[in-house]
Amino acid sequence: MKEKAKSDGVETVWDRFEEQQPQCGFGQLGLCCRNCNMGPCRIDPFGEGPSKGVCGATAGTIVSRNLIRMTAAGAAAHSDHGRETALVFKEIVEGEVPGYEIKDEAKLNSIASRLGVNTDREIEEVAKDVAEIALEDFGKQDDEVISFANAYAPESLQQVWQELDVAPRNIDREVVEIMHRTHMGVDADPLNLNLQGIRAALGDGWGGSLIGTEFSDVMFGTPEPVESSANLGVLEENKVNVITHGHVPILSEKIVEAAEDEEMIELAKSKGADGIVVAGMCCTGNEIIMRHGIPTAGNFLQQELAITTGAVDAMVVDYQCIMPSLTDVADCYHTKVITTSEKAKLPGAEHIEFDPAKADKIAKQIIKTAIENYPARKEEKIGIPEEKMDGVVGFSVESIVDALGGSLDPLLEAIKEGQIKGIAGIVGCNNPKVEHDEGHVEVAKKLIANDILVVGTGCWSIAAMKDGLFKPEAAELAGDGLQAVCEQLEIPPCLHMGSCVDNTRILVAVSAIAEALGVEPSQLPVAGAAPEWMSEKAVSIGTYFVASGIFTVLGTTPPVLGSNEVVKLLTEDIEEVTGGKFAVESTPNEIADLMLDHIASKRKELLGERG
Ligand code: BF8
Ligand code: SF4
Repeated sequence: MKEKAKSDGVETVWDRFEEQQPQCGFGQLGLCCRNCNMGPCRIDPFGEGPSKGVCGATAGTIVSRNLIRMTAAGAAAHSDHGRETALVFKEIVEGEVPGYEIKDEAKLNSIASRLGVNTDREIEEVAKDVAEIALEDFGKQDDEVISFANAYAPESLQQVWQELDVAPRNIDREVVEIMHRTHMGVDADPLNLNLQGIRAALGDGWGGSLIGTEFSDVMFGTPEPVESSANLGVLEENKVNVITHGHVPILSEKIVEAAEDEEMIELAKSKGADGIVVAGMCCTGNEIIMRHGIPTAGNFLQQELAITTGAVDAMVVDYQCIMPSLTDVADCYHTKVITTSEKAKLPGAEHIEFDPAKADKIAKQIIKTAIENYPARKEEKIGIPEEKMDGVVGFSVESIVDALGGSLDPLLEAIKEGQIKGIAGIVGCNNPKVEHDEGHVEVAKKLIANDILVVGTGCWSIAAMKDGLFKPEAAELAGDGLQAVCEQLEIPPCLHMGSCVDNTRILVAVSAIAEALGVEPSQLPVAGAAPEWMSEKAVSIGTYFVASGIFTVLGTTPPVLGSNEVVKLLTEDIEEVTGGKFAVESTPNEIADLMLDHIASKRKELLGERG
């Protein structure tokens, strides 16, 4: 597809990455500051030029401020998505969004029970209270930990947060406080700054993202195993192809429904098409593949390539991870890029604003726009690659427990007996700094070969699926122990747990395992990796995992090397307090090795000789 792009005269992310070389060294090290207009300032990493900004800020201050601003942006993105979900949920109860409903009452009741809400009532009453508690977590003004974190995080973890004074008090407030503290002349202490970064990240993982996942399950169903397929080959030449790209299922769910509407299918046929294909991309794709088996066209680095097939009649986007280049690529073909959120408009795109109150009508309007664009295809430019891969997805915590026969015990037993040596979470993006999908796939393969059960989310999931790792037969690539477990349970060795907000499913699973064993999450043979991360959301995710006791390996270097103090804090000192820490390795092999070593040492500590 990259070659097709070249011959069609399309510029891609890889071309622009080349053009950016060499990238700014100060930026890479995190050493430039433009937080006020006495600057911009930069610190000389070689100690020959300036060692302080105009205001006197040191490398440690500048690196920390820059890093936690990334965390703030990531936490804000996730949590704003969570808020939107909670607001639609509240409107269901108020009868304002006829297109949405409470689909999974059992899930709502389980959330309510955790929150201490009386479930012995009409479901609407329960829903009202749960919605209220969630929205309060975004706006309350006291200093108590947010209700969702309090209800979901293990007691021992919460104690650590209290001791460090990093328990999130309000999801939005922690983000705002980062912006305040990093304003010129406020917080200059690297440790203090990074603690606030942790607090905001915890507000994301145990707050905003968690609310996003839980309420999406209630409204659209908790995922269960379902077969589907992934890669650009899911597009079909003779059908209207609609790609839904971005993050919120509130939109993509409705697009899926509208495309199944008889009236729309007839309209498509009247234009000469055989039907309508909806395919996902990035995390909103993960949402609909997890719940309905809707195929996924690709992950982050494939968004431009999808349009390059010449067969995408509309690319419908909401927000996050949408490259502004899409409209330039679309100009070379007939594709309509349709923006739907007032928060995310692209110059050159058609804007059809989505409103949950009129969801069905607007979704149909979007599908209709795609259908009407079908006859505009340029035949000579169509080229859909054949590649697509099948697999089983849909592993929520609930469905994993079901697959295990109703409790975690068989998994715990397999871990104790050593059939499964440990669990790894692989998450995150693509990044043109590394070969597309290579880190994701190779790390996963090495881990399963060593009897590590792999779970993951986001663009990792799509990479793993394209490589066949979600097929039950992929168990053949696993070590003998893991292979036997997979065959017995009829599951693949790598489990798709959802979109990036659904990393909270991993937090919940790890907490449940720790509680069942009566230990802290940090004592478990568990490790995480983000081999190809690029987004600020990934910074927040990595931070909340580390602050929840999980050893996390990054495959691309965050902009912190300008300060030894910050590097030491994140890769060494933090372990003493939270039990988790960061590491950075560039090759998949080394990333997997670090994870394997960590898991082996935790097994030994936990199980003694049996480890
Ligand atoms: O939230 S993994 S490139 S799509 S940021 Fe984006 Fe990264 Fe993909 Fe989803 Ni997550
Ligand atoms: Fe320079 Fe300090 Fe202003 Fe940053 S805050 S731009 S280091 S003077």
